[in-house]
Amino acid sequence: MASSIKNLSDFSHIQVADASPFKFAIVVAQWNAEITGALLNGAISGLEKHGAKESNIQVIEVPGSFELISGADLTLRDHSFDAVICLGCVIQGETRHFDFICNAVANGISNVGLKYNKPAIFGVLTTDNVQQALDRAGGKHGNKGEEAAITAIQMAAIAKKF
Ligand code: DLZ
Repeated sequence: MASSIKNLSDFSHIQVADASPFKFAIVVAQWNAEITGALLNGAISGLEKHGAKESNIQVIEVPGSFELISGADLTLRDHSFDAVICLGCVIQGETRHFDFICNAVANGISNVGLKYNKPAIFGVLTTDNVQQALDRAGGKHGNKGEEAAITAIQMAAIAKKF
């Protein structure tokens, strides 16, 4: 029996808001650049597919996922942005570094969004290995950068109502 639950990577069933009135910042980590570059491409094409103007998308590169927090803070401090999309890829290693980074980044991005009362979107892959990351950066599980972009548009539209 076919499942009635849609694949979340398939946005064809979602009514996505018009992105043309909004200005977006994308903060992207340079660590695991092959993956984060693919997430960035997915995010930009997701924004543009829904009407965002190229001139309203600003990309800021930071060294690693940990720096996404301060990158997001710096962008939202400039009150012209309607949302920030944070893109990174943390791959499990042999130490507890992974856990510290993932927890800090998730909490940090969440706190920045609350601090500025603006959507701060968590587009960070946290995977066991490179293949799992590739699968989610334009591979068989879609592109989580594009999903993050759709979330940013939806949240910018919701925020505008308040
Ligand atoms: C140091 C480090 C390690 C080991 N692994 C990753 C990773 O998988 N993904 C990532 O985005 N960044 C990693 N980093 C770098 C940290 O995010 C950060 O840049 C440094 O700890 C300096 O603050």
